Amino acid sequence: MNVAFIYVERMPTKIILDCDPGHDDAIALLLAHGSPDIDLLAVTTVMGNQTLDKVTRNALSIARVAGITGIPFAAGCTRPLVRQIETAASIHGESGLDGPVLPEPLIQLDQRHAVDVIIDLVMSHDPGEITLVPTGALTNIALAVRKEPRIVERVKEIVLMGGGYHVGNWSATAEFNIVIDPEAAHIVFNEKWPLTMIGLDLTHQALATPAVADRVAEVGTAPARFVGELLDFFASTYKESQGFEHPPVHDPCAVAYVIDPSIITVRRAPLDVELTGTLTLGMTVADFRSPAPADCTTQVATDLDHERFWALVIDALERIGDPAS
Ligand code: PIR
Ligand code: CA
Repeated sequence: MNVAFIYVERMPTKIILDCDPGHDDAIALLLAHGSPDIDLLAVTTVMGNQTLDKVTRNALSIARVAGITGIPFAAGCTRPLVRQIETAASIHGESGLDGPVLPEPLIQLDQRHAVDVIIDLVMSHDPGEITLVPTGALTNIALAVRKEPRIVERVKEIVLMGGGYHVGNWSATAEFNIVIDPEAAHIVFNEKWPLTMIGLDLTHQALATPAVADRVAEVGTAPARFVGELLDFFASTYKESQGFEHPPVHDPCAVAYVIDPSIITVRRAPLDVELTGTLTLGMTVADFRSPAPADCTTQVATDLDHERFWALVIDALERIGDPAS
């Protein structure tokens, strides 16, 4: 009998990171860049933690720290679809990335709008190839799907950081990324693409404890020191303004789920975004009645393997090493 064993090497997942750096966005970007299981195609920015010009500059500075070159960085929306801009300076500081010294960017911004970069990439790849990873407000993604509805069938899935099914952080019921542009979130949550919500229920388990900070410091490289400084600042503002003993590092959880879904437990449930509630504007409502309908394409993250999550972050930092700057 002839048995052929075929070893298929796992292909890295192609992603577009749509972000508003942001301390945890910065760590998400380092994780995506340093992971062998991710092929980072582009970084797009959206206002949120700070104004668009600030978060975009931050993204370019992080690129220098991490040694990221050769992929487009494109700026997107300067304000939410309907509402006035609201930033999170109380958490991320005046620059949006306070703490470390931010080096002068070496790479140039792509001249296209982020929405067009997202559409161009998704439409020029095969269906099912690209995963969108939004870690800020969903403004760019909502505009992209309105401008080019065919992206819905072409993206592999959306894995986003935002929302929460039992807790908020910007109001009692709403999370920042969703509530600053609830109309955009409503558009994205109501399209029929596979969508995984990595919300506060999950990310509040991704705490940067002192033990985590020690492991980051042990890596001993410039990017690891940068992460250490980010965590120090994030820890202090999270303690002051939200009463957290250790800061939750939200955005890398979405990237980690793409790298290795087995470290996050998920549950299928219909999801929607509240647009009219007075106490619940921007709340992400999960319908946990079972069984979930057969046509349900959404799921929520419930439990994190803390140890394996931080191991991925440390591994990425080790692989990044000390890029020449
Ligand atoms: C974090 C954020 C906004 C407000 C607070 N309090 C904390 C940013 C993070 O970058 C993350 O993407 C999301 N928004 C968490 O709400
Ligand atoms: Ca963010």
